[in-house]
Amino acid sequence: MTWDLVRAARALLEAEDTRTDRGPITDEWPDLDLDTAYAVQDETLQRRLNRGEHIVGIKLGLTSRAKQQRMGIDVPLTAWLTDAMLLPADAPVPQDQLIHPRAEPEIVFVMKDRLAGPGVTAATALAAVGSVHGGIEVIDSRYRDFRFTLPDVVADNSSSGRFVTGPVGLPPEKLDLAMEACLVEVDGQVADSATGAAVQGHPAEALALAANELGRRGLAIEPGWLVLTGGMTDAVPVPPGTTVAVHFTHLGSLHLTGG
Ligand code: OOG
Ligand code: MG
Repeated sequence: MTWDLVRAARALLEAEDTRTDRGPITDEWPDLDLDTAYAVQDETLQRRLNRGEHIVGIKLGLTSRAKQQRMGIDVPLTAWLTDAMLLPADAPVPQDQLIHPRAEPEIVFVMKDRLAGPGVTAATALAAVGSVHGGIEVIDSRYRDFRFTLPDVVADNSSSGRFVTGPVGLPPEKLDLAMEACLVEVDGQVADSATGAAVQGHPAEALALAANELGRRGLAIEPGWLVLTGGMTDAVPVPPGTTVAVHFTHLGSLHLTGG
């Protein structure tokens, strides 16, 4: 059977729904290019919407050097967030629904205005932000051992799993986001740290990048949407029994347990 975008979208959603990791799609479909991979991503979104999920925003992936080095890919990407990916504060990682979850600290924007590329700069992007929050993304690649190429991970909705946002929301003008730091603790031990500058020099640069990427595809970032700007540090595994804490300078602390 030959590959096409519908087959790829089905295969990735089935891997997710059955918690079965798989080899990279590009092993079987080496011609999968970036544009087709985004079309696969959009097809998986359509299938999520058809089963009753709603878009709540977007995420960026691979925006920091730490993430790019770990994954061996230095091109940032965007993906979709739906309400089914929202993890309530204090809820444990739903291990029975995920394959091999990893947690990463992120700076999250809640949009007040519509943002449509091309030509969006960090300054215009930040002016469209209503509030800034700390967050933890729980990524969960459908690919075995998180091994993938750029088209693979784009098709796989950038390893989307779950995400949590913190209770503290500040207007962007109250923060120096390049200097906003996060400290990641695993079971009470410091595991990693970074500042917002790790994310494309400034998280607003990541937001601008997302607006321009969506603009290229005729889409826009809508008011009320959440934007996860990308892991500031490498992700840490969250197996059952693990507790991850993320402490931000001004955006509060979040705690996540592996259940
Ligand atoms: C890709 C997902 C990347 C981020 O914040 O960089 C991502 C992966 O690491 O599996 O969510
Ligand atoms: Mg992420």
